[in-house]
Amino acid sequence: MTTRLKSLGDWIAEVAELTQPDKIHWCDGSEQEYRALIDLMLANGTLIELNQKTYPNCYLHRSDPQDVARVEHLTYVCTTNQEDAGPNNNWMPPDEAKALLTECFRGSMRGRTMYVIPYCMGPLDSPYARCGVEVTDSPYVAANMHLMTRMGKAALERIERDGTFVKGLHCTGELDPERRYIMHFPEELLIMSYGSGYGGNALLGKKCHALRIASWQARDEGWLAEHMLIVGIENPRGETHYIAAAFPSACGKTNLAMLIPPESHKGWKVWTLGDDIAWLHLGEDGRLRAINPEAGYFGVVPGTNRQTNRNAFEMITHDTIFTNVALTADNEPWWEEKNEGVPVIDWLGKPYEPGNGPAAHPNSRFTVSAKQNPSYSSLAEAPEGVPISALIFGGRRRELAPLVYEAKDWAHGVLVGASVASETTAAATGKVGIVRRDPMAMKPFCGYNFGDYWAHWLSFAERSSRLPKIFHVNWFRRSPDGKFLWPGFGENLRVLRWIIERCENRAGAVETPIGYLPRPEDLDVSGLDVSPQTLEQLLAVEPEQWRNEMKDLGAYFEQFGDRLPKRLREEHRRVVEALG
Ligand code: O2Y
Ligand code: MN
Repeated sequence: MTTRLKSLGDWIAEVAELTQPDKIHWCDGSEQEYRALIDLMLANGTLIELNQKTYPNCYLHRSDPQDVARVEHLTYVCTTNQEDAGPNNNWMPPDEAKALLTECFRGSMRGRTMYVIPYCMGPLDSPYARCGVEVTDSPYVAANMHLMTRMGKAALERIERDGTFVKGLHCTGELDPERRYIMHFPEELLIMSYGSGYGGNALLGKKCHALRIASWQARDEGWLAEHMLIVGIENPRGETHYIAAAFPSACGKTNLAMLIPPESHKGWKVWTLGDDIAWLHLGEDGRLRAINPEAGYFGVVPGTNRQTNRNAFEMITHDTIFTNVALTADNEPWWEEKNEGVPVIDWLGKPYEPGNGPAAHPNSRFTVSAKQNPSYSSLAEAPEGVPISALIFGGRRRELAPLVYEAKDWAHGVLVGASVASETTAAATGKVGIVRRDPMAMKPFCGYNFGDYWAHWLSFAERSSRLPKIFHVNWFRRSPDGKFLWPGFGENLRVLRWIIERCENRAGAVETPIGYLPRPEDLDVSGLDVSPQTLEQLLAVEPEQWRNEMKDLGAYFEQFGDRLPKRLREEHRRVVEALG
């Protein structure tokens, strides 16, 4: 397989000339090809076969112990003008970045096979989908891209029709953490990633393309590329509302996307469209429509069990690639809070010693096709996407943010999104438990200046009068003695119900300086172990804490200087004044 698209053929020739692979393999996306990749990796030790009786077609990959997560400090947006990347991104002049990386890539695929992976982000026949080509020397990346994207022959045909594609060049390199770079050149729709074979650093269709490059394209073309799950909530009358929700990494997006209604909610169904990324376009009717650009999940494994996420737990019992989990004596994958089995080998491949830390790496992952999800929505492949009733922002906050509140209008909703902050977890490298500002959950992923990004968000109000309502949720509020106040998981449906009923103008609320909150009687907590006092704590708005929060937010905004939209400044001032 080669291509009739000259720009693609020329680029592949140029990359081959630079990297000097022994062989070039154009991925066709077939099942035989996937099988051959797996067999190759089993033969060379990149993959370990798991128990094929209990976990058919499941494999374990152990990444380099120094290469287990995204590396934000080594991730750059290289625009001609530094201001365009903004203070929210690491920046390097494009020429300098390319010179640095060209030397890394020179001869880097000698003795290896170069895989050319044409892929499509979004349903192949969707006008909202966009394509890319990833070139990599990693069969692990090729196999993961097979599960995560629509890749191969059909994607190549679309690329040849479109005549345009995002270029993604990846090489595993020496896996030296000091020589690892994830570079984006949005002006040229180019990604260069060197020195990591893991997840978001290497599967270039995901964070690099579908968020960083796509957010730039989206601004130019008038749409939004967001770090959001997409779900359909069907009520017992068979009516479905679609919701897109943004949470910082590791706040349980995959669990919410696959929520199983609790016993108390007979007749309710939750349908998954996506667990991580949403592309949002204005439809002809002025409503926001969402597609999931991805075709699979790269989910965190620890914490997944029959209670927290039965759909995911079942989905990953077959045809799954696990990365950095532990093993039982029966050669089954094991992770913390699996609640069954006993680990004997840790994620490093060493005999498990409880004193040495967790058996599975906290950022260990499953890669699986979305079609395996029992709650996969029948509209997940719809080329026109689904109409969005509500947008939700959320964070992991032990105090301050109430369980749920509604923004007063679109501009206020943009402020609410811009104010998202969350306690850090193990998904990104760095310290755990620190509150970090993560506007729209896009801090690691927005491919341009946040000031311009908020202006782009605000501009939607001028283009449509049928935009979704915007909400904020916090499942993680705690009591003064450190206990979670809200049961979370399936019970979050009760909060989603209030949100949907607000969209239908059927639910009550009280107006506060930060937005509309449910009164205790507006939320259905029947049958839950949530006392009236607890509910009061969950819905409390502490003016003093909020005044401090707004002060901190104002200081955060200052770094964006005159790129901060005037409208956002005004919205901020309005809330400050309302707080008194
Ligand atoms: O650490 C990585 O490379 C994966 S991070 C990730 C994976 C799937 C979905 N979201 C994320 C994230 O960090 O937001
Ligand atoms: Mn994510």
